[in-house]
Parts: sequence; structure tokens; C-alpha cells
Amino acid sequence: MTNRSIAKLFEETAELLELQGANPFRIRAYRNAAKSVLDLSEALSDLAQRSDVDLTKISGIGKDIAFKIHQLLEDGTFPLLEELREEFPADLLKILRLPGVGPKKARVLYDELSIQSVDDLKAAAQAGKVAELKGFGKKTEQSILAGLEELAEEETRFLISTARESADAIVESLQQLEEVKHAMVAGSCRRRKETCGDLDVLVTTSDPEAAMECLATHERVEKVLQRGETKQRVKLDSGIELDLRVVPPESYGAALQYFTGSKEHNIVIRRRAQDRGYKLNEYGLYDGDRLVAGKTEEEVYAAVDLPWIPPELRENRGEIELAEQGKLPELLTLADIRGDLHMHTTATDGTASIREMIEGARERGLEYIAITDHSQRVSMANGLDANRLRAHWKEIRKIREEYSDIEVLCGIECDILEDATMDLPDDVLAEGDWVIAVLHYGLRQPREQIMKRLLNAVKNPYVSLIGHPCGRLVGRRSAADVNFPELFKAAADHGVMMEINANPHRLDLDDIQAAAAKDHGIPIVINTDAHSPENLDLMEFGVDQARRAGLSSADVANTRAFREFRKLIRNHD
Ligand code: DGT
Ligand code: CA
Ligand code: CA
Repeated sequence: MTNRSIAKLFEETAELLELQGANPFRIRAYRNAAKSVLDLSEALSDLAQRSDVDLTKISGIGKDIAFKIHQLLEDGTFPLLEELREEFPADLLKILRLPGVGPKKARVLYDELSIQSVDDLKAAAQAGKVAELKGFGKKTEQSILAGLEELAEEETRFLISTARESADAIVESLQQLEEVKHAMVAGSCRRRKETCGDLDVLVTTSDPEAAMECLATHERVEKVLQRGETKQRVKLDSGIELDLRVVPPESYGAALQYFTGSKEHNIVIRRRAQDRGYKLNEYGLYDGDRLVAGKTEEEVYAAVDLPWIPPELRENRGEIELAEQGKLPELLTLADIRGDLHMHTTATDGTASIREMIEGARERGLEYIAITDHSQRVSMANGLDANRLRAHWKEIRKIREEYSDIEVLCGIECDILEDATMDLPDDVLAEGDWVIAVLHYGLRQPREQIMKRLLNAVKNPYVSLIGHPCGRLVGRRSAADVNFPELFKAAADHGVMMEINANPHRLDLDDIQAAAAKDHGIPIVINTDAHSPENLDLMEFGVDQARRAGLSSADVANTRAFREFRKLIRNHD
């Protein structure tokens, strides 16, 4: 049991106690315990076994909590938690986490409307019964309905960053087993889709039982859902479920091809096999009973007269035709990236200084960066007005003198205001090296106004890039109503570039939009939007999205040497 799962159970206990109306001190004790456990650098499962360690010496952990930690490590639960779980329907926990609800209101819903499940709540809200409750109202009812919609989305799909981290942890452990030859993630995670429904992991080994047992007892596994001889489904501590399949070595390529998908891509590949008189399934490509191909993916594709197709392209969006004509793009790789043109410092909402960001970028081998803090409208993030921005740029100019091996641009992430004007006057923008224009507020405005804002920004002679153009947050906030063909046409006319924001919560432009931007001849800039040096590592998620869009190094502006990139900056000198 990991510290994370233990903390989760203490948090659940606190929430259930709150529903019960328990003593606030008691509730706080479990909340504090959850927080202390999360802050520990060592695993509780190790600490609890050591005779020289007294758990009650850890801040936030008293005698009672320490005892419950031992129970948790032993049984995976403790009696109080089980009693509380019996007292309330499980969905009530989800309900109290909805925006604008909380434990008090959840309790009212339970008592007054006998709400037992998320579905009950949805029906009641749709029937207008929630708004009639004391302390609720029409607005709360609307936000409950919106929250329920997002919940459904969140529950079924996980961000690629979560999926990757979870998959890597499992695959790494499997690879360490001596008998395991291959262990690899397939499915949407291998295709680097922005969200994954579940994880699909394949293993070839001489000892299937060892691999199955390794997964079943893995510290990241919360629950084994199904277990057979060569198949297992588990739930991981991140909440994502994982399918493991053990396959014979001679089927590895066929299985990898099959379970990588997408389903739509596979349907076409299977049809090509049938057209050639073969049968293709997850065990191999067969001519009658004879196995013709299956050991590698290359073999399988070759048997249907195609070159190997990169997983990121396997969506049946034209990749098979390109492969057939020998026109598959040579996809961009992380190593091609030379610059990162969107990042923050402590001047606004970043956590690191100018110098720390520059050092972080140098350590990662970047040749050029732009420091792009927020403009004044983003007051929540301490956005910069003209005076502060000028002082910030002055400091950047001074500091960058110290570095001869990296170019540092004085930039700004400038808001495009709701009325379509820029958040800072042109004469200020003109003094910088690099201007990104973005929408942050008023994302729900009608299409016409959204387009007026974007087009005004594109026409501004100092704007070089539109940052996170659609403003969505994956699984949390839908995109603004952007007319992309119109935006791309204007951007191409004015020499404005488009961003793929690499943050896994954004990935904006998305894969389809980025491919369309490329078709308009618009250079794409992939940026991390880092708020710390560590965030600079998010670049790979942007590169993966660009690969899904079919982009080559030549389509991406920040793969160029700085002197070439510079020519793409508007207002460059
Ligand atoms: P997800 O998990 O929803 O993000 O998406 P995938 O693509 O990982 O889908 P999943 O986990 O249902 O299945 C993994 C792969 O297995 C899928 O991409 C293709 C293959 N597969 C699953 N079911 C079928 C099927 O009925 N026919 C074919 N041809 N392939 C399938
Ligand atoms: Ca999957
Ligand atoms: Ca699956």
C-alpha cells in the first residue's frame, strides 16, 4: 500500500465523518493525517516495519492514527472506515465533491430527497427539485448539473500524463523480471492520445505466472479486478484500470499491433489481410493454419504491403493511404526541439526566478527560450502592467548577458481582452522581443466576439504567436467557439504562428487542429508554458501531440536554429 492510497483513505474518512456531522476536531485529525502522509518522503509500509521508528513522532500522526496505519497496512482498511462506508451510499462522496455542494448540502440532498446515487441527483436536478431546497436555488442546480457532466467525463478518461506515469511504473517492474522478454504498453497510451480510458500492457515471458504475480502484488495496484492464467485486469492507485496480457513470443508483434489499435485503424488493416487471403488476429497473420507473420509489427505491416506505421498516426485518418503511397511523414522527435518560447517566473505566477528558468533550460539543452510572464488582466497571477513589465525586461536583459550559450527573449503572454483590445498598449509590446497573445477570460463569448478578439490579435503587428488558441482544459473546460479555418487563414496571411501548448491539461492546439494549421502553412511552436524548471520536461507531451498531427521537424518553428527562428518573429530587428 502506497502513501498515496493511505492518504486517500484518511481523506475519505474525514469526508464521511463530515457527512455524519461529527466533531470538527476529529474530522481535522484525519485531514491532517492525510496531509502528513502525503508529505512523507519515505514509504509508510517501510517505516511501519522498522523497530527504530515511532510513527507517532511524525507530525499530524497521533496514537490513534498510527494504530490505524498499522491496520491499513495489514487489512487495507480499518473498522471505523468500514462502518462509515456502510452508513452512506458510495456516490455521496462524489456528490459532496461537486462544485458548490460540500458535506452540508450533500447531507441535505440525502435527507430531503433521499439521493442515493449520482443518477438520482441528476434526475432530481433535471426535474428542478434541487433548486427548491432551502439554501440551493437555480444557480446551484445548474452548477450541479455541469459538475455531474464533468464528473462523468473525468471518471471514464485519464490525462495522458497520468496514464504514462502509471503505465511506466508497471512496465518497468515487469521488465525487471528475469523471465520477461518484452513488456510494453499498447492501446491509446502508446498512441499518445490526450486521454486514455484504460491501459493495455503486453508481456512475453517464459514464466507467465511470475508476470501475473508481479502485477497482482505491485505496490501501485489497488485492486485485482479479474485474474486468469494469461490475462489480468487491475485498478491502479491513480484510479486508472490496466489490462495485462501475456502472449507467446512468436505473437508479440501481432498482439502489439492488435492491442495498440485504434480499432478503426485495425479494421482497415484486417481487411487488407483478408483481401490478400490471410486471417489476422492478435496471435498472428495466418495463411490457413500456417503462421505467416506475428513476431514483429514490421512483419505484420509488410504482409499487408505497408511500411510500419508510427502508433501516433494509427487513427484511420489517412495514414494508411499515405503509407501505401510511401508518403508517411518523418515525425518530429523530442531531440529536434531547440527552443521553448512560453514560460513564467516569480514575476507573475511561476515558482522560479529568471536565472533558475534559464539554468533549467540550459540543463535541458535548449538553445533559446522566451520568458513570457502574464499581463495585468490576470490579476490572480499578479500580471504585469507596463511599468512592471519594463522593469522585468530590463532585468532579463541584464541577466542574459551572463549566458553566452543560450538566447533569452524578453517576452510577454498578453491577454486579448473581452472587448478585443490587447491588455497592453502597442508601444509597450513593441519594446519586447516576443509577444504571445492569448484568451483567458470570456471564453464563453459568442463565436463572433471570440473571432473578433483572435483576429485583432493576429492583425497586431507585434504579435508573433497565438498561445493555447482554443482555451480548453482537457476533461475540465471546453474550448472557446473558435472558427479555426478563419483563424488559420488570417494567421497565414499575417505571418502569425500557432502554439501547441504542451501542458497535458491543455494540449492546445489539439492534434486535428494542428494538422489543419500545418495545411495552411502556419509554423507551429511547441511550448511548455512552464511555471517551474521541472515543467520544462512537459515538452514531450507537446511533441507527442504534434506527432499525432503528423508534423515533421520542418513544420515546427522551434526546431530551427535561433538565427532561423528569429526570422519568423514579427517586428524582429
Ligand atoms: P481507450 O482505452 O478508450 O483510451 O482506447 P484504446 O484504443 O486503448 O481501446 P481499448 O483499451 O478498448 O482496446 C485496446 C486496443 O485493442 C484497441 O485500440 C484496439 C484493440 N481492440 C479492442 N477491441 C477491439 C475490437 O473489437 N476489434 C479490433 N479490431 N480491435 C479491438
Ligand atoms: Ca486502453
Ligand atoms: Ca483495454
